[in-house]
Formats: sequence, C-alpha cells, structure tokens
Amino acid sequence: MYGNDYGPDDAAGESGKDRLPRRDEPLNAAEAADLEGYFDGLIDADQRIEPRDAMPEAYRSTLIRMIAQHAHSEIIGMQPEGNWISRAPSLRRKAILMAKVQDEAGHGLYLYSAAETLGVTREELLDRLHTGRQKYSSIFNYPTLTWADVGAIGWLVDGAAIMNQVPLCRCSYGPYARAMIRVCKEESFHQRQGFEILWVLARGTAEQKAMAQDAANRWWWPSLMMFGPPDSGEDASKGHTAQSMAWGIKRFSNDDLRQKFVDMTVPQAERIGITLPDPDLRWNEERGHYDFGEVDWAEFKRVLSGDGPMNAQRMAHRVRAHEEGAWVREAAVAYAERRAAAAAEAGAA
Ligand code: FAQ
Repeated sequence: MYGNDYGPDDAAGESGKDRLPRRDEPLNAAEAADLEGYFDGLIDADQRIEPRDAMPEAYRSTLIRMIAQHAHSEIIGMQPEGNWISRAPSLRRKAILMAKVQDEAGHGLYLYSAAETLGVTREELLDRLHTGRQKYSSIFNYPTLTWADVGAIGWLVDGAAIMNQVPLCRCSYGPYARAMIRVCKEESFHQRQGFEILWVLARGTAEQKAMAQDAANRWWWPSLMMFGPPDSGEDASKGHTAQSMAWGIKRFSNDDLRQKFVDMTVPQAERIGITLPDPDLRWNEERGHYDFGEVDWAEFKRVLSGDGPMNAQRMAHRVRAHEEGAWVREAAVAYAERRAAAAAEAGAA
C-alpha cells in the first residue's frame, strides 16, 4: 500500500470509526485539535505521509535536506562518469555508459520533484547547492582516473547506493518512497554493469587486471563512507539517525547498512578476483558478519568540509553548466506561457 489515500476504510478498526483521519475529509473537533496525534498515528500505523498531510516542521525540513542532498548527488554524480563517455573503450560500452548517466539525471528529476512536494522550489534547492548550503554525497569528490574507475563506481558506489536506498522504498514520506522504487530498479542495472566491467578487466591482460585492482583500492573506503558517520564513538554523527528512524524515514542505522554492504560485497570481490584493500577484513563466525578495519573519518570530514580531491572542480562545473543553461530554462518558460495563452484564447472563443 502506497499511501493513506488508498488504505481500506477499516484499516484501524472494522467499523471504520477509529480509522486514521485523512486530510481530504473534514476533521472532527478532536482530530483538528490533535494534528500531532494525527501525524503520529500515521507513523505508528506504518502508513505514508502524503504532501497534503499536516506534518511537524522538523520532519519536513529533515526530508527536504535528505531528498535534496540525494538529488544533488545524482546530478553531481553524472560528472565523474560523464567524463568517460567519449573515452569508453567500445561503442557498446559508450552506449551503456550514456544510458547510465542519463538515468542519473532522471533520478535527479524524480528527487527534485519529490522535494518540491514539501513546499520548496527547485530553483531554491539548486541555489542552496550552488552556494554550499546543501551537500551532495562525499563519494563524488574523488576522481575517475582510468576506465576501471567506471566499473568500480557501478559495482561499489551503485552497490552502496542500492543498499542504502532499498529501505528508503519504505520511507514514511510517500513521494520519496515511490521515487525510490524506480531508482532502485535502475541502480541495480548500474551495479551489474560495473561488476561486469571489472569482471572483464580482471580476466584481461596483466595491465588491465592491475587497473581493476587499483580502482577497487581507491574506491573501497570512500564507498564505505557513503553510509555516513558511525553510530557511536568520537566520530559519531551528532546525528539525525535516531529521529529519522522514529519517523520511519531511515529504517536502518548507518553502521547497520555499512555492515550489510561489506557482507554483500566481499564474496563479489572474491568472484571478480579483486582483493579489497583492508588487512582487517575477515569472516567472523561468531557474529555471522565480516569484520573490517576502521574507516578514516578524518578524511570523510575533510571531504565534507570542501577539501576533497575534486570538490572545487565539481562545483565549478555544476555552476557553469547551470549558468550556461539559463537560456534553455528561459525558452521553456516562454514556450509554456505562449501555449497557456493560446489555450486560454481558444477556451474563450
Ligand atoms: N556525504 O546524521 P547523519 C548515488 C552528512 S546517490 C555527504 O548520518 P542522515 C547514486 C549528513 O547529511 C548517493 N554528507 O545524516 C549514484 C548530515 O549533514 P548535516 C547519495 C553526508 O541524513 C551512483 C551529517 O553528515 N545517497 O550514489 C554523508 O541521517 C553512481 C550527519 O550524518 C543519498 O543521499 C555523505 N556520504 O544520514 C549517482 C541517500 N553522510 O545535517 C551517480 C539518501 C552523512 O550535519 C553515480 N540519504 N552526511 O549538515 C541518506 O540515506 C542519508 O542522508 C545518509 C546520511 C545515510 C547519507
């Protein structure tokens, strides 16, 4: 079930009397006085909050931050791979990579649209990105030095993105959850194409093999950072996790998802024939999970504060593309206005 619009009338009781109120119906006096209770009721019943529902301001702003950061990541994430479209080693690889980069643009569009349902404009969100008031994922501040990096991004970065985003398909905010369903299907294709690129390289010449290994060496740790700061310890996030889990936005903590990702990826690396760059990585029979080494959280903080290898270039490129695209936005608005005027004239005639 996608939203409280579509639930059965007796979702919370056979008579329908004590089911959750919906905003498209007049509220009775008790319900109107208890807007917070209404919201909590929806969350407790694991239903979806929809754009027209009353919601706490902190819930709205948390979602705007998170969905916008996600949208920004998708469009900035086009840069490291777009950089390789003209240099992909065959027509087949070029066609696949172009489709993938277009998918990322599409994800950005779904996500900006989802954020807009919370009462913020796309213009404002892009302005927050361009002025550094909102972030994008740390991972896109690393360079793509060789063709194998395109494989490593698909395999590790999309792999981490899926691990993080599949639970978001059950996020309590309906528009975000629904966007995530399609995004995850596409990310899963992306992950496989990355795996396949590395698989082929790992079965190529010694030089190609080394290239695959080198890419995995450089992308492994930054991929683990994608899940965000640890749940505890001195590097722990001051954090949104506890509140976001209580609101049904996040379903798992950052460390839980990181562990799931490690557990999923180690056997895949073995299959490809790549050694992950962590001497502490080993199966722990007792825990039923892989143990792994300490992430360099100082590096994560540096990258977040703007001092990663590619931060400046990514932002400069993004702002330049936005400015150079101004005429397209203006033309689209002028065209829409002309069509609306023509439709109004035809209606009046
Ligand atoms: N990078 O308390 P938490 C992709 C910030 S899409 C930058 O744990 P939260 C597709 C966080 O915002 C990748 N900042 O926060 C693709 C917060 O900032 P604040 C993007 C990070 O929100 C593939 C502070 O640290 N995915 O890859 C990062 O509960 C290939 C404290 O952190 C999403 O955005 C980071 N890695 O959990 C495209 C998924 N981690 O408030 C192209 C949706 C944390 O202090 C090619 N987002 N921060 O300013 C999420 O799931 C969550 O927002 C987390 C962070 C898990 C990222």
